[in-house]
Amino acid sequence: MRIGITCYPTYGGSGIVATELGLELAARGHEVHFICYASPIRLDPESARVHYHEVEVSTYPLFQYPPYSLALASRMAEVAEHHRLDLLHVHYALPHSISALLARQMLEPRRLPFVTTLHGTDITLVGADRSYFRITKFAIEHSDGVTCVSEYLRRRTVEVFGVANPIRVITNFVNCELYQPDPERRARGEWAPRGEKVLMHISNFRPVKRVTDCIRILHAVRRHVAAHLVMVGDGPDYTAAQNLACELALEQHVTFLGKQSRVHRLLPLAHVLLLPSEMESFGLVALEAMACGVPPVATRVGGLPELVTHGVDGFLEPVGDIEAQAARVVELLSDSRLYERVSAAARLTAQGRFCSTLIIPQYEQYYREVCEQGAGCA
Ligand code: GMT
Repeated sequence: MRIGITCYPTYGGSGIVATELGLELAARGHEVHFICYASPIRLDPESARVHYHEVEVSTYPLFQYPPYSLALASRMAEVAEHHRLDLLHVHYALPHSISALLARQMLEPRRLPFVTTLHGTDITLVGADRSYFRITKFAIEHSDGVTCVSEYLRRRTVEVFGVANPIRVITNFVNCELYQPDPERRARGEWAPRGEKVLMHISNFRPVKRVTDCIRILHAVRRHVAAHLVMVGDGPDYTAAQNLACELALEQHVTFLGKQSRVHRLLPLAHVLLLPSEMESFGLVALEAMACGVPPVATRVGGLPELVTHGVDGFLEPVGDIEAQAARVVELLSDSRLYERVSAAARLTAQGRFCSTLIIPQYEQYYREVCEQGAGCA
């Protein structure tokens, strides 16, 4: 198939899923066209079947807000026509679905169906905002196909928007070949030369991630176990996290790495992943960690219980309960038999339920179904 993909190309779960989906589809023989305002962060277009089309948004003195959605719609129509795309797949409802809807109309009577994948904050935060509510509902109702990354998000979407069209749950996935445990590199102690255990957090440091909780958890853990925290990513709460590390005299014990694109090289160096989020519709980074045999200590929110089975392949505790989360980290790090059991189970969960080899065919099947509705794809 020839598939157009649009996503937010910056640091964020939806862009990462979209990019890796495109790369996996190309590896399976499809022709993939990314249509975005910048090249997606993890896009490494080694394959001749992966193309990138930039959306240029011109400014004009009259435009206080440059009309990105319109420039995107125009580019989508142009690429679809020129490369004879079979369908568009947009990630994150706004504004991508609305642009796809316009592109579909612009190309009529030629058929260009589009699939919208809902990732989380496009529904839980943005979509529920009064100014975006009606247009998000409209976008969902007028998509040719809608997928959600967890059963939780599917339920929330129906509850919040009262939409009646069917929504397919297709979870996040991980490439289990690329994301692997690496006990030898970890034993070399790159981050912890004095043999400390390594805790890691990876996110876009938005308030929903509660990054300062990671610093507080480290503080509590260090009362019992020598540990070092590696913070990967950047975003609005970066400075707050740095300041708190200073206030708690933890500067020596926290490394801030900033944005990194090759997280499959970093995760295997950790012993535990911290994910103290207020909300996660799925929790992609927890899955990536699990594939590397790194147990997550996370919060019992959103779609995380669909991924992590408490006490089996990771731990889930209430949001904001620093002591409970820290206690789970200490438990894991001070009982090697428990650690080995949970770490092995984490890898097994990733391999057995969420490997890209299992999930990508679900997207392919869904594309075929969407194309077969109506008059078929172009
Ligand atoms: O919050 C983020 O990290 C970004 C956000 C997005 O939409 O870009 O991530 C969401 O999508 C990911 C991929 O499907 C999910 O794994 C994350 O759980 C979800 N984040 C939230 O729900 C807060």
